[in-house]
Amino acid sequence: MFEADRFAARILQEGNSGYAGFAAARLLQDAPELHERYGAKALAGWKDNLSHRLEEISIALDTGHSEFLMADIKWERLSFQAREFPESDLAMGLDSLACVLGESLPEKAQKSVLNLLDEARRSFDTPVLPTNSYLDPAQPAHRHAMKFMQSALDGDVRKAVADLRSLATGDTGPIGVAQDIIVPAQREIGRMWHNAEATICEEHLVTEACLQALIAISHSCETKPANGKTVMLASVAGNQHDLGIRLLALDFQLEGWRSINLGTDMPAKEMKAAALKYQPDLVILSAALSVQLPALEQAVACIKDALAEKAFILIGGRALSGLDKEARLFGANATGTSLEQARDIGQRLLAGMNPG
Ligand code: B12
Repeated sequence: MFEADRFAARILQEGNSGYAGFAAARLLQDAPELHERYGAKALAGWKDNLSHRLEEISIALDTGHSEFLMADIKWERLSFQAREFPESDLAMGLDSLACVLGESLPEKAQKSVLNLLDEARRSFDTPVLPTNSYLDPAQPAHRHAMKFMQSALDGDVRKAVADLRSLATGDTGPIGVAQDIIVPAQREIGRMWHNAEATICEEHLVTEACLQALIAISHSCETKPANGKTVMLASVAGNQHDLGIRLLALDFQLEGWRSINLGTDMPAKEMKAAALKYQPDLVILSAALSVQLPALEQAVACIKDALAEKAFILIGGRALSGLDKEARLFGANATGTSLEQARDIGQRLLAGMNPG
């Protein structure tokens, strides 16, 4: 963690498009071979890439955390490796940003921005290696995950789902199937796509099968009697990841909660209307990437606007790892990153305790 610089964060946010455009143009001027490597869309593609990077830098400066920025750079380096593009192109992109920002930012904002870019640039000195498979054939649950993926890739999604449904109604149980088989299968196909070991079509097929399996399980397993409580869940605006909230929604449903899952990419204003309609006791908001943190903050504000202190607001997801000690972040009541944390809060609410 470092000292946040909200002034610099704001300037980068406001000037994002211009700075990214200038930096992309400079990059292509300094390295004309990139035109050939990335084709007709080289300028637009690099402008997008650098604009995304600036957004992350701005969030890092706003929160005082650079872990997400560094993790994302690592992720891109691995993607470039897998697709046989030189990682040095990414490093040159950062150099162009540093030049443009060094020339155009007001002096007061320069130091923290350039320090962060320097840290990012130095991260290229450490080599990155592709992640190995998440699935270990020695583990029975992982063998089920492999079979499930294979059936989906063979085009037999009904078999893939039926196999898991029978495990869910048997000893493994619905949450066991979801956590120990579906989640690893989803992570594995994501990893394979990232490492160019699976095509986009293959990734989509397995992702779809994972979602179908979760839905099938939620309809075929018995739930506890209704406990009179409502939980409302959503992935905030910009967040397309929804397996996490589906899993949490299922867990609460099985415990007898009325579970309202608003799904992905949910605008804060729409959430406010839903909060007024469903009057939840607990609201769970999920963000996967650091660039979604402003949307998360906005969502908390809208829910509080609708319900004041009536609902307990729990925020979490991957974007919050590292920030989960900051309990009242963005005005929420608690922060968490695991199913167990959410479950624990739900149980305390049911018992009439204040889980905050
Ligand atoms: C599948 C997947 C996708 C799918 C999502 C499909 C879907 N319907 O969900 C698609 C293809 C759409 C996708 C897109 C992208 N993805 Co993606 N994706 C993944 C992958 C492989 C699995 C995610 C998943 O489902 N995990 C399983 C669920 C259950 O875990 P979870 O979401 O973390 O949720 C758990 C906890 O966090 C918790 N939780 C979640 N929310 C909340 C909330 C509260 C309150 C609490 C208490 C707990 C909680 O509950 C769950 C319990 O286990 C991960 C890699 C991985 N290993 O996880 C990358 C990953 C999340 N994606 C990543 C990236 C970079 C992207 C893209 C930017 C890629 C791109 N260049 O297009 C886009 C961004 C999309 C967007 N705007 O949101 C990165 C994020 C890196 C980072 N910076 O942090 C990851 C980590 C990949 C990686 N190894 O780097 N992705």
